[in-house]
Amino acid sequence: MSEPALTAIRNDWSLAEVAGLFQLPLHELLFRAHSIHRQYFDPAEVQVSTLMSIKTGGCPEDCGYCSQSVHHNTGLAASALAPVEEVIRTARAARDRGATRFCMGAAYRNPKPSQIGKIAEMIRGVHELGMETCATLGMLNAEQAATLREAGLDYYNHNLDTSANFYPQITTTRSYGDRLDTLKTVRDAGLKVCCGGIIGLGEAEQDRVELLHTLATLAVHPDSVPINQLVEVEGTPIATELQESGQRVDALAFVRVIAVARILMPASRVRLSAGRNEMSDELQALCFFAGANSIFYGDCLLTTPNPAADRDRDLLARLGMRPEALAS
Ligand code: SAM
Ligand code: DTB
Ligand code: SF4
Repeated sequence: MSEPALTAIRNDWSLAEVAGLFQLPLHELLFRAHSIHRQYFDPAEVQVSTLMSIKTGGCPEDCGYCSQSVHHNTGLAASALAPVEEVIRTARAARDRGATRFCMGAAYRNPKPSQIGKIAEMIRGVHELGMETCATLGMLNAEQAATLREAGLDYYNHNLDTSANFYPQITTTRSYGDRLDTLKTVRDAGLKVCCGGIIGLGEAEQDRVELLHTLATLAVHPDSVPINQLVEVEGTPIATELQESGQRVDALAFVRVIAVARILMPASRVRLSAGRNEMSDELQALCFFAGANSIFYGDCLLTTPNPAADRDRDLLARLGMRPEALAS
């Protein structure tokens, strides 16, 4: 008997098709998403990435959700770019706990030439540990992307966060077009792309439709698609607005986003990213069923808490899931 054909990878999704997926009865949506998930991935396997904030706070951008913007009073202490040795030591510890990818995040609008040299050294060191490397440093030009690639960078994270229409209500110091330009620059430099968004910014369902539509109609799908649930940070304008309006993301609406992302981008890693600390084990299990197959692992995201590593190990064991092994 011949194997059933793989669901095709498409980059020509229409907005109406994406909206139609969101409208499906939940079980129909989950069934379709899980069926596609099994064609491309082992459903028991989850990829684990560890994050490190290599430069915290003091960011000139005004993203309304972010603890690290100079425009908001969140009480976060800004720090300088971390020493190379400290980054490599942290990556080694993450590898020894089972992480296969190390993601270095900096609160930059864009890195300066002197910073790129030092970050390239960090990347080289982490690459030599045998881990996959990822960085998220804001906007990049072609030369910077090439330097990082040469140092051993595998992935570049640069999120679109929400729809193009809603974006100006979230960030005013850069445009959606700026984000798309950097995504093209890093892809052209031969880097793998990690790009997703945040759910719970006060967006409408149509904004979720448009965000996923934009991601799924890029010339090449992002290799990793992080779906973050907003972490409400005291002192940020968006957290204040949500506290006043009482508006919160419905857990089942969040699962729908994961499922639609899985259907639209069958071969991409969909990461259940920020917000897991506020999620029940049952909601996370449903997200894995819907097609999430990557998590951040370790007690801290960039500036906010993540579930403790032993709690995640226990959860994966109870679900009969296992972390993806490092390729040798
Ligand atoms: N400054 C760089 C940039 O914006 O691209 C890199 C670091 S930035 C903190 C990385 C991503 O983290 C943002 O694009 C956003 O999607 C996510 N993020 C930041 N704060 C968050 C929050 N409070 N809740 C959920 N996701 C958040
Ligand atoms: C992504 O999509 N989420 C991560 C990573 N990429 C860089 C960041 C989440 C940050 C959550 C808020 C914080 O800890 O500051
Ligand atoms: Fe700066 Fe990134 Fe935070 Fe925006 S999300 S304020 S660019 S660190």
